[in-house]
Amino acid sequence: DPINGETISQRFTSFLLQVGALRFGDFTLKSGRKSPYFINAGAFDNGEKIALLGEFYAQTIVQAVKSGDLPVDIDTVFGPAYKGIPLAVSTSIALASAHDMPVGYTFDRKEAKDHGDGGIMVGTQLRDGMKVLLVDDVMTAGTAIHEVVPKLKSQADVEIVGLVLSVDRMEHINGSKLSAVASVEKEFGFPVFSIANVQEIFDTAAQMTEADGTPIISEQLQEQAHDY
Ligand code: OMP
Repeated sequence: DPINGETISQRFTSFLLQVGALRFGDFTLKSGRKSPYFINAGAFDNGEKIALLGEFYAQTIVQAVKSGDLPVDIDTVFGPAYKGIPLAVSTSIALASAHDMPVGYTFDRKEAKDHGDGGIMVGTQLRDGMKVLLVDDVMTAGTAIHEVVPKLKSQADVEIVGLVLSVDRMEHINGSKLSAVASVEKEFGFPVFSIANVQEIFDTAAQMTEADGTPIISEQLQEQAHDY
Protein backbone atom coordinates (compact mmCIF):
# COMPACT_ATOMS: atom_id res chain seq x y z
CA ASP A 1 0.00 0.00 0.00
CA PRO A 2 1.38 3.47 -0.84
CA ILE A 3 2.59 5.69 2.03
CA ASN A 4 2.66 9.44 1.21
CA GLY A 5 1.93 8.44 -2.39
CA GLU A 6 5.02 6.24 -2.56
CA THR A 7 4.91 2.49 -3.07
CA ILE A 8 7.07 0.16 -1.03
CA SER A 9 9.41 -0.44 -4.00
CA GLN A 10 9.89 3.33 -4.42
CA ARG A 11 10.65 3.81 -0.72
CA PHE A 12 12.99 0.82 -0.82
CA THR A 13 14.91 2.20 -3.81
CA SER A 14 15.53 5.48 -1.94
CA PHE A 15 16.64 3.50 1.11
CA LEU A 16 19.05 1.33 -0.96
CA LEU A 17 20.61 4.44 -2.49
CA GLN A 18 20.86 6.26 0.87
CA VAL A 19 22.75 3.43 2.55
CA GLY A 20 24.93 2.71 -0.50
CA ALA A 21 23.50 -0.80 -0.99
CA LEU A 22 22.71 -0.09 -4.65
CA ARG A 23 25.58 0.88 -6.91
CA PHE A 24 25.88 1.49 -10.61
CA GLY A 25 29.11 0.66 -12.48
CA ASP A 26 30.96 -2.43 -13.72
CA PHE A 27 30.42 -5.46 -11.51
CA THR A 28 31.20 -9.15 -11.81
CA LEU A 29 28.48 -11.43 -10.41
CA LYS A 30 28.89 -14.71 -8.50
CA SER A 31 28.26 -16.47 -11.83
CA GLY A 32 31.14 -14.60 -13.49
CA ARG A 33 28.79 -12.49 -15.60
CA LYS A 34 29.15 -8.70 -15.83
CA SER A 35 26.40 -6.38 -14.63
CA PRO A 36 25.97 -2.59 -14.68
CA TYR A 37 24.57 -2.61 -11.13
CA PHE A 38 25.01 -4.48 -7.86
CA ILE A 39 23.02 -4.80 -4.65
CA ASN A 40 25.21 -5.25 -1.59
CA ALA A 41 23.34 -6.40 1.53
CA GLY A 42 26.57 -5.84 3.49
CA ALA A 43 25.73 -2.12 3.44
CA PHE A 44 23.09 -2.65 6.17
CA ASP A 45 25.80 -2.49 8.79
CA ASN A 46 24.26 -0.90 11.87
CA GLY A 47 21.21 -1.21 14.08
CA GLU A 48 19.19 1.52 12.40
CA LYS A 49 19.74 0.22 8.86
CA ILE A 50 19.11 -3.43 9.69
CA ALA A 51 15.97 -2.52 11.67
CA LEU A 52 14.64 -0.55 8.68
CA LEU A 53 15.49 -3.42 6.36
CA GLY A 54 13.61 -5.86 8.62
CA GLU A 55 10.63 -3.50 8.52
CA PHE A 56 10.64 -3.56 4.68
CA TYR A 57 10.62 -7.38 4.76
CA ALA A 58 7.82 -7.34 7.35
CA GLN A 59 5.68 -4.97 5.25
CA THR A 60 6.16 -7.18 2.19
CA ILE A 61 5.13 -10.24 4.22
CA VAL A 62 2.07 -8.50 5.72
CA GLN A 63 0.96 -7.44 2.23
CA ALA A 64 1.25 -11.06 1.02
CA VAL A 65 -0.71 -12.30 4.06
CA LYS A 66 -3.46 -9.73 3.37
CA SER A 67 -3.71 -10.81 -0.25
CA GLY A 68 -3.89 -14.46 0.81
CA ASP A 69 -0.55 -15.41 -0.78
CA LEU A 70 1.08 -16.26 2.56
CA PRO A 71 -0.54 -17.87 5.63
CA VAL A 72 -0.85 -15.78 8.79
CA ASP A 73 0.33 -18.64 11.04
CA ILE A 74 3.98 -18.77 9.95
CA ASP A 75 6.02 -20.62 12.59
CA THR A 76 9.48 -19.35 11.77
CA VAL A 77 11.44 -17.15 9.39
CA PHE A 78 14.52 -18.93 8.06
CA GLY A 79 17.59 -17.05 6.78
CA PRO A 80 20.47 -19.04 5.25
CA ALA A 81 23.92 -18.41 6.81
CA TYR A 82 25.64 -16.07 6.75
CA LYS A 83 23.90 -13.16 5.07
CA GLY A 84 20.42 -14.47 5.81
CA ILE A 85 20.99 -14.42 9.57
CA PRO A 86 20.42 -10.70 10.24
CA LEU A 87 17.56 -10.79 7.71
CA ALA A 88 15.68 -13.52 9.62
CA VAL A 89 16.34 -11.87 12.99
CA SER A 90 15.38 -8.33 11.94
CA THR A 91 12.30 -9.55 10.05
CA SER A 92 11.03 -11.53 13.04
CA ILE A 93 11.60 -8.53 15.33
CA ALA A 94 9.68 -6.22 12.97
CA LEU A 95 6.81 -8.72 12.55
CA ALA A 96 6.43 -9.15 16.31
CA SER A 97 6.92 -5.55 17.37
CA ALA A 98 5.12 -3.59 14.65
CA HIS A 99 2.76 -6.04 12.98
CA ASP A 100 1.35 -8.19 15.78
CA MET A 101 2.69 -11.29 14.04
CA PRO A 102 4.87 -13.25 16.47
CA VAL A 103 7.10 -15.71 14.60
CA GLY A 104 10.34 -17.53 15.36
CA TYR A 105 13.61 -17.14 13.57
CA THR A 106 15.94 -19.91 12.46
CA PHE A 107 19.28 -20.07 10.70
CA ASP A 108 21.72 -22.85 9.83
CA ARG A 109 25.32 -23.39 10.80
CA LYS A 110 27.70 -23.72 7.89
CA GLU A 111 29.75 -26.25 9.84
CA ALA A 112 28.36 -29.00 12.11
CA LYS A 113 28.93 -28.59 15.84
CA ASP A 114 29.91 -31.64 17.91
CA HIS A 115 29.45 -30.25 21.44
CA GLY A 116 26.81 -28.34 23.39
CA ASP A 117 23.42 -28.52 21.68
CA GLY A 118 25.11 -30.13 18.66
CA GLY A 119 22.44 -29.06 16.20
CA ILE A 120 22.92 -27.54 12.79
CA MET A 121 20.00 -25.10 13.23
CA VAL A 122 20.05 -22.12 15.58
CA GLY A 123 16.89 -20.44 16.91
CA THR A 124 13.47 -22.04 16.55
CA GLN A 125 14.10 -25.74 15.84
CA LEU A 126 12.38 -27.19 12.79
CA ARG A 127 9.69 -29.80 13.45
CA ASP A 128 7.40 -31.80 11.16
CA GLY A 129 4.49 -29.75 9.86
CA MET A 130 5.95 -26.34 10.70
CA LYS A 131 5.31 -23.46 8.30
CA VAL A 132 8.65 -21.91 7.38
CA LEU A 133 9.13 -18.67 5.45
CA LEU A 134 12.51 -18.22 3.75
CA VAL A 135 14.23 -14.84 3.51
CA ASP A 136 17.25 -14.06 1.36
CA ASP A 137 18.94 -10.98 -0.05
CA VAL A 138 19.16 -11.00 -3.84
CA MET A 139 18.25 -13.64 -6.38
CA THR A 140 20.19 -13.89 -9.61
CA ALA A 141 20.20 -17.56 -10.70
CA GLY A 142 18.71 -19.06 -7.54
CA THR A 143 21.80 -21.14 -6.68
CA ALA A 144 21.67 -20.14 -3.01
CA ILE A 145 18.04 -21.28 -2.69
CA HIS A 146 18.72 -24.59 -4.42
CA GLU A 147 21.28 -25.34 -1.72
CA VAL A 148 19.11 -24.38 1.23
CA VAL A 149 15.80 -26.13 0.46
CA PRO A 150 17.23 -29.69 0.74
CA LYS A 151 19.06 -28.71 3.94
CA LEU A 152 15.76 -27.62 5.54
CA LYS A 153 13.88 -30.68 4.32
CA SER A 154 16.56 -32.98 5.75
CA GLN A 155 15.85 -31.53 9.22
CA ALA A 156 12.09 -32.09 9.37
CA ASP A 157 9.06 -32.41 7.13
CA VAL A 158 8.47 -28.64 7.15
CA GLU A 159 6.18 -26.78 4.79
CA ILE A 160 8.05 -23.96 3.04
CA VAL A 161 5.33 -21.37 2.53
CA GLY A 162 7.34 -18.89 0.48
CA LEU A 163 10.53 -16.92 -0.06
CA VAL A 164 10.96 -13.18 0.41
CA LEU A 165 13.87 -11.41 -1.29
CA SER A 166 15.00 -7.85 -1.00
CA VAL A 167 15.66 -7.67 -4.74
CA ASP A 168 14.59 -9.85 -7.66
CA ARG A 169 17.11 -9.16 -10.43
CA MET A 170 14.60 -10.61 -12.94
CA GLU A 171 17.32 -12.61 -14.65
CA HIS A 172 16.62 -15.18 -17.33
CA ILE A 173 19.55 -17.54 -17.01
CA ASN A 174 21.04 -18.90 -20.28
CA GLY A 175 18.16 -17.46 -22.28
CA SER A 176 15.59 -19.47 -20.32
CA LYS A 177 11.95 -18.58 -20.97
CA LEU A 178 11.26 -18.50 -17.23
CA SER A 179 12.98 -16.00 -14.95
CA ALA A 180 15.08 -17.44 -12.11
CA VAL A 181 12.28 -16.52 -9.67
CA ALA A 182 9.60 -18.15 -11.83
CA SER A 183 11.62 -21.35 -12.18
CA VAL A 184 12.16 -21.56 -8.41
CA GLU A 185 8.39 -21.12 -7.93
CA LYS A 186 7.71 -23.84 -10.47
CA GLU A 187 10.33 -26.27 -9.18
CA PHE A 188 9.60 -25.94 -5.44
CA GLY A 189 5.94 -24.97 -5.55
CA PHE A 190 6.09 -21.96 -3.21
CA PRO A 191 5.62 -18.28 -4.10
CA VAL A 192 8.56 -15.87 -4.24
CA PHE A 193 8.12 -12.22 -3.25
CA SER A 194 10.54 -9.33 -3.43
CA ILE A 195 10.48 -5.94 -1.73
CA ALA A 196 11.41 -4.59 -5.16
CA ASN A 197 12.48 -5.94 -8.52
CA VAL A 198 15.11 -4.43 -10.80
CA GLN A 199 12.48 -2.96 -13.10
CA GLU A 200 10.84 -1.05 -10.25
CA ILE A 201 14.23 0.03 -8.91
CA PHE A 202 15.38 1.40 -12.28
CA ASP A 203 12.03 3.08 -12.92
CA THR A 204 12.29 4.85 -9.56
CA ALA A 205 15.99 5.72 -9.91
CA ALA A 206 15.33 7.12 -13.41
CA GLN A 207 13.16 9.83 -11.81
CA MET A 208 15.86 10.83 -9.31
CA THR A 209 18.56 13.48 -9.67
CA GLU A 210 21.69 14.49 -7.76
CA ALA A 211 21.62 17.80 -5.83
CA ASP A 212 23.01 19.56 -8.95
CA GLY A 213 20.18 18.22 -11.13
CA THR A 214 22.09 15.48 -13.01
CA PRO A 215 20.15 12.22 -13.29
CA ILE A 216 21.51 9.49 -10.98
CA ILE A 217 21.41 6.96 -13.82
CA SER A 218 22.30 7.64 -17.44
CA GLU A 219 19.80 7.15 -20.25
CA GLN A 220 22.01 4.38 -21.58
CA LEU A 221 21.77 2.53 -18.27
CA GLN A 222 18.00 2.95 -18.19
CA GLU A 223 17.84 1.31 -21.61
CA GLN A 224 20.01 -1.58 -20.44
CA ALA A 225 17.83 -2.20 -17.40
CA HIS A 226 14.90 -3.05 -19.63
CA ASP A 227 16.92 -5.79 -21.29
CA TYR A 228 16.66 -8.03 -18.24
P1 OMP B 1 22.11 -16.66 -6.85
O1 OMP B 1 22.43 -17.47 -5.63
O2 OMP B 1 22.71 -17.26 -8.08
O3 OMP B 1 20.65 -16.38 -7.01
O4 OMP B 1 22.84 -15.25 -6.72
C1 OMP B 1 22.49 -14.38 -5.69
C2 OMP B 1 23.69 -14.11 -4.81
O5 OMP B 1 24.70 -13.41 -5.56
C3 OMP B 1 23.37 -13.21 -3.66
O6 OMP B 1 22.96 -13.93 -2.52
C4 OMP B 1 24.73 -12.52 -3.46
O7 OMP B 1 25.63 -13.37 -2.79
C5 OMP B 1 25.23 -12.30 -4.86
N1 OMP B 1 24.77 -11.03 -5.52
C6 OMP B 1 24.41 -9.92 -4.76
O8 OMP B 1 24.54 -9.88 -3.55
N2 OMP B 1 23.89 -8.81 -5.37
C7 OMP B 1 23.74 -8.70 -6.73
O9 OMP B 1 23.27 -7.66 -7.22
C8 OMP B 1 24.13 -9.82 -7.51
C9 OMP B 1 24.67 -10.94 -6.91
C10 OMP B 1 25.28 -11.96 -7.79
O10 OMP B 1 26.51 -12.18 -7.64
O11 OMP B 1 24.59 -12.46 -8.69
